[in-house]
Amino acid sequence: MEERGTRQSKPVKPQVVAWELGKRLSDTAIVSTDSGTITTWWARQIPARRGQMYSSSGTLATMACGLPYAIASQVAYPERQCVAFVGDGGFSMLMAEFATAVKYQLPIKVIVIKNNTLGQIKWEQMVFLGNPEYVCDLHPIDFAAFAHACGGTGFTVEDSAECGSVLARALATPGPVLVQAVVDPLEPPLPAKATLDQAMKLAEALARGEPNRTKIAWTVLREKVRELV
Ligand SMILES: Cc1ncc(C[n+]2csc(CCOP(=O)(O)OP(=O)(O)O)c2C)c(N)n1
Repeated sequence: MEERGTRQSKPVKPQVVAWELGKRLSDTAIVSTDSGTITTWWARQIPARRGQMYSSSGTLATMACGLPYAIASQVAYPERQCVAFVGDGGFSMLMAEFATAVKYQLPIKVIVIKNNTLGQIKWEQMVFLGNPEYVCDLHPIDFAAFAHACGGTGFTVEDSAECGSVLARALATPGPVLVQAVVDPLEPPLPAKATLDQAMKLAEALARGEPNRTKIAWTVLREKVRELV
């Protein structure tokens, strides 16, 4: 987990953002997330500590809950640090509620993992169905500018080396704050142990013309080799 959370690659790996955030959370932080590959990065790469609270979708699959959960946490616990760690697909479904946080001066911190895609669906299409990805791309939104337009503060992370310092600044900024972290859209949420069926489906998807097949093949191969050595 640490190795995946400390890679200095460009574009930034989503795990690095979760790892750097985890190091800087307060001992009583309340951290909510959405459904998607975002849930994988949140669950694996933020080391939870006793005294903190973590919440994901109550039914384990609904998108967009991260932001309203953070708002609710901040109302319930005004003194605690309330953070939403969300995907750009989920966040964009309910992003107007960021203005609610500004209106009521709720100092929530929102970390948007911006991969410009519905990541979970893209990987499901390949690994569960054996199909190349199909219409998963999102129209890119400048979420930092949006936060500013709402009356909050917006930051952007585009470089692994500056990720920690930007997050530290964001967490220390009063009022509602949003950090958009521009990340690698092709980082696979690899299961701890892939089944043969999953591997075969992925190979099938690549063979059937997945547009990013070369990069995906190399990424998965590199991960597997790293596990072996
Ligand atoms: C309300 C709702 N609509 C659709 C889905 C199906 N779904 C699950 S994850 C996902 C994509 C999430 O995308 P994003 O928030 O960008 O996160 P990523 O997977 O890229 O990390 C979708 C469409 C769902 N779970 N809930």
